[in-house]
Formats: sequence, structure tokens, C-alpha cells
Amino acid sequence: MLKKSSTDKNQLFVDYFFVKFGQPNKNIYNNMDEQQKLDAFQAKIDAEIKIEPKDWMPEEYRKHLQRQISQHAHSEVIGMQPEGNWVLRAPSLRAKVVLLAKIQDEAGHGQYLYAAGETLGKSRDEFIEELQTEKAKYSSIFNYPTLTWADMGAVGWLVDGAAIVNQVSLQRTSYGPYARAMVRICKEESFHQRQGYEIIAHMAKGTPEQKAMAQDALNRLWWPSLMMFGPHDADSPNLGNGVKWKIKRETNDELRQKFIDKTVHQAEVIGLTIPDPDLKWNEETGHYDYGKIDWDEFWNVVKGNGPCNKQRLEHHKRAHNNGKWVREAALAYAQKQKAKQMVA
Ligand code: BYC
Repeated sequence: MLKKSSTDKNQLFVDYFFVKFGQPNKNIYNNMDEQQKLDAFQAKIDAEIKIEPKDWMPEEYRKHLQRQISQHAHSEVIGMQPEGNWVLRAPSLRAKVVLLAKIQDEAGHGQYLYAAGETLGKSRDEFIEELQTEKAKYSSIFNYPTLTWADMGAVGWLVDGAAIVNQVSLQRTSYGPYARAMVRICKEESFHQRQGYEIIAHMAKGTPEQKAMAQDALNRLWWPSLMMFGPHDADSPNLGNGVKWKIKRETNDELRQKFIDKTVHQAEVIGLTIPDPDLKWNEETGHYDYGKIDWDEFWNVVKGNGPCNKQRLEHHKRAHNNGKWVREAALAYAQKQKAKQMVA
């Protein structure tokens, strides 16, 4: 099939409007009533034309994205903490350098995502305030402790592995700045996944004690990794709008299934066992069947009662307060430069 170029897609949109409203594309929203605007917006989404910051968009679409993008950004930043815990205890200089580089990448992901979120008309300060006052969420997975070096392997392999599955799909999300941020993030995430898999594979081939540590990390982090994809589709209140507006290209359950199907084989290759007695290949569906996820545990963690929720937020607040002078200095410097340019 021939791929439609963006010009073709734009033409499709314009054609649609001539047929439906008999008006040209320029300033198309100006003379429309609310329902026509919504129809026009949906037609654009259906024609696979990206929505850009200055385009008209329904308030609900804007809010949906502010919520999702900021929560994604918070996850990247809070997600640095469980790994930061191991920088000083990495078992070799190489391991330390690689881990440090990975954690710095996560900070960068947070930056791209906050910047993408800000294009929707909310400031970074507001997003951070929502995180610190627990109005905004971040991924449940980061509320579990990282107890051994094997956890650094399991985080990269499973947590970044799950994140990639979701984020590859988000590269095609309908909001331009979010989709573009995902392209770069995905490239970096695949390095993260490989560094984690290398650690866990190395330990799985090591002494019996090392192999036991690798299995223990898998046992503790497997189920929380499956929870990263969110509740089952039937219990996902944001799914309807997410799919209609092509913010979400695949559902929580579809992505979770993709992750399971590809990860089971990776565990087999290194001789580890997925901690799920109900895991079984299903010839008919062409997928693995899996056991029941403990949704009580999930909601308990999401509501702030996981093993590390309090610790993670307190650390974020402390670091944010300690960095206040840096933000003030950067702002003063920028203002000074701007004043100089005005004089010149
Ligand atoms: N944890 O209607 P649903 C990384 C909430 S970081 C906490 O299905 P939606 C990394 C959900 O927000 C990558 N909360 O929602 C970094 C909603 O509550 P609100 C993180 C969760 O949005 C450092 C409610 O439950 N990736 O890779 O359609 C080191 C109902 O859910 C969770 C992203 O953030 C959860 N797991 O779907 C290493 C991806 N799941 O907001 C690695 C971007 C659900 O209505 N986000 N909730 O109060 C998404 O793709 C979607 O937002 C989700 C949820 C799939 C997470």
C-alpha cells in the first residue's frame, strides 16, 4: 500500500471540509459552532494530521494530555531515585558509568516531557506543584524498593522494557510535541533495556548465589511491571477518549500482552522463571495466558500507600528546595543576558 504523505493527509482534511461545510481550510474554525469545531477536530485526528500547540483543540483533549504528559514526566524524574540508590554501590567502574548515563537520560526525558506539557498552557511549576501535593500521579513501579544489584538489571530489563512497549506506541500519538519527544526517548530506552538485560543475564550465569539474586529480583518486580500498563481495559476510565483522540494507539491490555509475549522468551534464554504458575502459551490466540494481577495492591500503591511512596515524594521535595538557588541564578542570568541584548 502506498504511504500517504503529510501533504496528501492535509488535502484529505481540506476535501473533507469542502464536502461537509463548504468552506476552505484557512481559519477554518472561525465561523463554526461548537459541534462543528468538534467534528472538524475529529476529522483532523482521523486523517492522521498531528495536533500542534496553537491549533484549536477541545478543552478535554488539552486536559487529558496535560494529565498524561505531566504524569509521564513525573515518572521519568521520580524513576531516577530507585536507580540513584545504587550509583555508589555499583560493582565496577564500567557498571557505574553505564548506570549514571542511564539515570541522566531519565532526567532528560523528564525535561522533554515537561517542555511538551508546557506547550499546552500549563507551567512546569504548576505541574511540579501537582506532583508534590499528590494531585498528579507517577508510575506505581517506582514505589518499590531496589534491594540488590540484581534489581538494577531487573529495572532496566523489565521496567524500561515495559516503558518501551508503551512508548513505541506513543510515537504515533496525535499531539505533535508528545509524539516527537517519544521518538528520541525510545532510542534511549532501548539502550536502557539492553543495559538491564546485560546485568541480569550476567548474574543469571554467575554463581548460584548470583543466580538466586537475579531470580529474586524477577520475582519481586514482575507483577509490578505488568501493573505499569494500568488497569484492565474494562476498568480504565480514560481509555474511551484516549482511543477516540488517538492519544492512545493501543489499549492497556494490548500493550501488557505484547510485553508479556516478548519478555517470557527473554527469561527462558537466561534460565530464569517468570513467577506466574498460570503462564501458558495459548495456540489459539497466539499469545501467553497469564495469572491474575493483584489490583488491590496496585490501587493501594497508586493511592500513596506503597512501600516507598512517602520516601520518594519527600526526596523530590528536598531536592527541589535545595535546587531553588540554581533556578533563581539561572533566571537572573537569563534576564541579564536579555537586558544586554536590548541595549545592544
Ligand atoms: N501507575 O484510565 P487509565 C520510565 C492511573 S517512566 C500510577 O487506564 P490512562 C522510566 C491513571 O493515571 C515511563 N497510576 O489511565 C523512568 C488514571 O488516573 P488519573 C512511564 C496509574 O492514562 C525511570 C487511573 O490510574 N510511562 O520508563 O488511559 C527509570 C486509571 O487509568 C498507572 C508513562 O508514564 C500506573 N502504572 O492509562 C526507568 C507512559 N496506570 O490520571 C524507567 C504514559 C494507570 O485519571 N502514560 N494509572 O488520576 C500512559 O501511557 C497512560 O497514562 C497509562 C495509564 C497507560 C499509564
